[in-house]
Amino acid sequence: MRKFFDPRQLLHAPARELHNGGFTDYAETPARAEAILAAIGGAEAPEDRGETPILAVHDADYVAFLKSAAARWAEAGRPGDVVGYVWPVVRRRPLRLDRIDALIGQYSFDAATPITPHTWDSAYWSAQSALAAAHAVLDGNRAAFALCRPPGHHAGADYYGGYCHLNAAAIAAQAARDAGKRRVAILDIDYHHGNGTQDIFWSRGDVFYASLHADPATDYPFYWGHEDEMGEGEGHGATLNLPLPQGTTLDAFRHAQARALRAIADFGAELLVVSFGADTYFGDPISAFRIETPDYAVLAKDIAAAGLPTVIVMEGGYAVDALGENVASLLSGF
Ligand code: SP5
Ligand code: ZN
Repeated sequence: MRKFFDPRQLLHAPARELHNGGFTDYAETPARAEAILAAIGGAEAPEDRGETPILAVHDADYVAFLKSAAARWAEAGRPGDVVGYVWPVVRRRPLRLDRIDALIGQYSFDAATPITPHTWDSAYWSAQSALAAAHAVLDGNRAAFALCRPPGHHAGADYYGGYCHLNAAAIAAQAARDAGKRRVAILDIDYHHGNGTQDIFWSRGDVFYASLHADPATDYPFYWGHEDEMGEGEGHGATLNLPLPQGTTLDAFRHAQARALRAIADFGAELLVVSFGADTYFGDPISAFRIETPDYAVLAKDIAAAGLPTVIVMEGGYAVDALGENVASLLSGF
């Protein structure tokens, strides 16, 4: 299987994140990508397809903000990483949007996703890796893997959060649409609900979004991922949320995934994007499912049996010592 990663994806390395009222070490580290690379035997560097496929998903003003945030922060005399502290309630707009703190609030949804001077570069190349995998599949490969780091599924068209800045899975899905695939499905099996992906395709009937995740009643991102969220307008019925309780093991996860795959088949998808998070692993430090290393191969075989050309995009997974083996297990199932 072809695999893609660019070394510039390692540059983004925030020092701290806000967690339970204090600052702790940032969980989404460059070491994650290094562990995966070591276990899968390396990866090809992606081509540079430019900003056009990114701007097919993300708003231009948001992209301009991401590129300039670290410089604006430094100009304001702030040390360290860019971190917000005030958010607009119910999308209230401030009179002036030139204050860095107001911009952060406008373009993000949490306080746990710092921006550094390298964030744009890393997110850009993470998106390019997803595009390279999408084009490998569009060119006839049965499946391809994008080692997307930083991850993407929490990022919306005009917001970042949840360690995510550019939505690699959405960018890959949109690229497939633009290359002529009429119906595309995204299967999100990260521990967390992919609120950004859901929002991006919420009103669209051409991209199906199915997610298995920890119940937002107990887990981040709380405000999205409930069962009754099904999309709207032309997108009504093209969003499927399957929340699962903490403690979920392979059997229940596999059962829910089968339900998602049936819905994707009924939808008539011509290409599948898998948002893969290994934070469902029983040893994950920030999550509470109980999937074990060999289980990922079982889940992957079920996905492969759907028979769709498949782009696998990396999302979360924070048990760094087991992360490489978990990803290798998943890829072995294809
Ligand atoms: C892509 C993805 O898996 N994003 C997950 C974002 C979850 N952030 C909220 C959970 C906060 C946990 N903080 C852990 C701090 C460890 N030092
Ligand atoms: Zn996650």
